Amino acid sequence: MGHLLVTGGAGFIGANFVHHVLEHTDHTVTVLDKLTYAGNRENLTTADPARCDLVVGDVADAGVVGDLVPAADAVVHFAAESHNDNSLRDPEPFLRTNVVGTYTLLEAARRHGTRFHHVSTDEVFGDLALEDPQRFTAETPYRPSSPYSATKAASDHLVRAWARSFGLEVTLSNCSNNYGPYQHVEKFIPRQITNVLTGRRPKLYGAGANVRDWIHVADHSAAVLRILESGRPGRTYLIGADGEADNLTVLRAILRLLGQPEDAFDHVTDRPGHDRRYAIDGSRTREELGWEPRYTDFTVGLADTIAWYTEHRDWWEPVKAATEASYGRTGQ
Ligand code: NAD
Ligand code: TDX
Repeated sequence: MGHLLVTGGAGFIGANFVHHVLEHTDHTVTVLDKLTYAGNRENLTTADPARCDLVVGDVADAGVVGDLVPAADAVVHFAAESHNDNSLRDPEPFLRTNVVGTYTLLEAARRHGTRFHHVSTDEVFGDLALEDPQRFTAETPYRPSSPYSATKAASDHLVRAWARSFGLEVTLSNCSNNYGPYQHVEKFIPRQITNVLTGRRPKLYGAGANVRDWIHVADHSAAVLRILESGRPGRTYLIGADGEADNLTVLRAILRLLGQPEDAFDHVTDRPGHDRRYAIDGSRTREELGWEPRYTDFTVGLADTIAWYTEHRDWWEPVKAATEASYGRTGQ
């Protein structure tokens, strides 16, 4: 494979993926990242500069993308506006980055015949009822609920259209909820950990019955690399680790691990249109690629994540107060 262009590589999952690639392969990497509020160059400071460089730029900028794609053997596309709550406050950046940005990359990849891996989410399938025995498969119809998931669904459709209409060599992956190091404190798990660490009370939307299917980011990174190495062109791979848990249960586990009483949190205004449950059936991916998650005990992954946030206060403290102030404006 050789040289990878990793978009969004200064964000949570992208940075974890870059470190995984540098550790487990001989590839070199160029990261293209706009360094929005969610991107942080510090996420890459431990990456070997001889094998990894960062270009600060926008995936929707055809000039920048046109300069970088020709040198790459493959594009791995993580860059996105990724937070549902933000997409409810202001959808515009989601349209620009997730839809126009993906289109811009696809056009450059088409011109140069570059292999393209698109990183997407299980949220494109909408939600399941809590009691529904079904889980999402690659055949589940698209039914996105939020501006975020609608723009990710649009980007998935663009990728498939470029494969069918123009013969672009693509793979796609739809993964469940990630947790682990470098996740922005706007997201559920790091928000609650850092609330406790700063003496704030954790905030649970509604009753906390909504279910998410948690996977450690290290397992997601390993699966994406496996798809790049041996995924079949045109295929969609669902990535999950059988990690379903409702939000109340996850919050109680965080409180317990941090030595707090299990009721030391506030119920706050629910998210409008809040998806009830996500659940991935990743069996086909496992069988085809021989990939298995290594974090099979959620409590172990959660304890590691709590340790990381406890040891890296300098990484998240500068943005914590502003993130909470922004939530405060919507009663969350
Ligand atoms: P994140 O918000 O932490 O990081 C996104 C990164 O993209 C940031 O570094 C940001 O600066 C960069 N970026 C944003 N707009 C850009 C633009 N226009 N041009 C260049 N760079 C830009 O997101 P994340 O949680 O790491 O998610 C990464 C990808 O994985 C996204 O495509 C997301 O949809 C997908 N995904 C996330 C999850 C999850 O649980 N977080 C689950 C499944 C799939
Ligand atoms: O303070 C909170 N309290 C709370 O109860 C926050 C921030 C969230 N929640 C709830 C909402 C969700 O049910 O926790 C659950 C998880 O919320 P998020 O971390 O915002 O994730 P989610 O909306 O499920 O989307 C995530 O997984 C799929 C990522 O942000 C997406 O990028 C990914 O596609």
